Amino acid sequence: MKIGVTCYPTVGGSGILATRLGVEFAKRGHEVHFITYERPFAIQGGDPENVHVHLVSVLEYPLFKYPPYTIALASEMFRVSEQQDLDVLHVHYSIPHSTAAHLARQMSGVPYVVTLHGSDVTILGSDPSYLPVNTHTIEEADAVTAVSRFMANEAYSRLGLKKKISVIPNFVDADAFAPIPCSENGLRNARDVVITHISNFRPVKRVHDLVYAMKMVSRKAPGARLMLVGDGPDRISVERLVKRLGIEKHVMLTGFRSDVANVLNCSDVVVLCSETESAPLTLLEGMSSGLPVVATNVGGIPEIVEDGVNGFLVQSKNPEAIAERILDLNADPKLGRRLGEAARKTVLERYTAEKVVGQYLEIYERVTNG
Ligand code: GMT
Repeated sequence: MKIGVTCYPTVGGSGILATRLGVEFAKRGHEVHFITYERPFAIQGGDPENVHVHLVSVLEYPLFKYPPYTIALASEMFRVSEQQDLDVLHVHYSIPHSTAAHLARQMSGVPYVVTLHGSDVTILGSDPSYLPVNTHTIEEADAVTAVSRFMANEAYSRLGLKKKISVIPNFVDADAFAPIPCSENGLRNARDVVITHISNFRPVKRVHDLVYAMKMVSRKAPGARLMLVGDGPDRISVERLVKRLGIEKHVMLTGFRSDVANVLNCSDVVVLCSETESAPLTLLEGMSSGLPVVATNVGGIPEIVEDGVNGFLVQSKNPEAIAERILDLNADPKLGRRLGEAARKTVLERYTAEKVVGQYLEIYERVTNG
């Protein structure tokens, strides 16, 4: 099959997921054409076999306060559809991709599939500035998928969608993220628990809550370490809070790391304290690495984490609750190992490429034959 894929190439989990998915299709012999404004981050090193990248160019003009990216994208989708004889276009994150795909289908006849990921529904998609067109072009798609049941329900209630939405979960490379002994001496020798948080430091991630929790943890577990991996709008204020609370020696802000699997192998627990989240990849990566997770009971998280079985769910905006669970794990390493083993099992049963990729291919088969 010849598949066109559009996503945000360099920011956010939706782009990472879309790129991983494209690479998995290519491994299975399909031809994949990414249509994006930059080379997707996960294939910076070059095109794997069967993968091609088509960059969208947007002509600037003094008259334009807002360059019309959607037209440029639709034009490139149309061009690639015709030149490569695509069977299907798959767009990740509906704004503005479903609108561009709708235009491209009108011109080329190529069906399109939309995957809903997060704020394209919960924040932006329901804003009046986007709602009518975004909802219309999702409703008109040949198939719609969402990365969690939560996301599908949000689309029905916030966008008023009527169309059937297939829930297909996100996935992780369970070989790349596997339980392997730590190779970083500094961390391996930590006397207490090593906690890792990975995010884009957007306000929705509420990283400050974790810093407050860490202050409480450090009082009872003076050898505990928190690794804050990633970067984004809240990074500077998080760094200031760490200093204000006087916990610099407990918290390391690492910035972006290309060796996330290695960081996880040197950790004891992954923490995510977002106020909403549809299907976070960082939890899947931690769980796949055999780690217990402490995560807020919001959005699609309870579809992945079962409290007390493969991790802990805590109330959002509650640093005390986060600290309490981290301290439980610190006090009882056996508990951490039991939850971590169950977490790995959850991933192997439900969130690997083998379990997920075929579900998308079935949808492509359906829309191309129908
Ligand atoms: O919707 C967003 O805020 C951004 C989006 C992205 O592109 O990273 O994140 C969403 O999609 C990811 C991939 O499916 C999910 O892992 C994230 O949970 C989801 N973010 C939110 O729901 C806040």
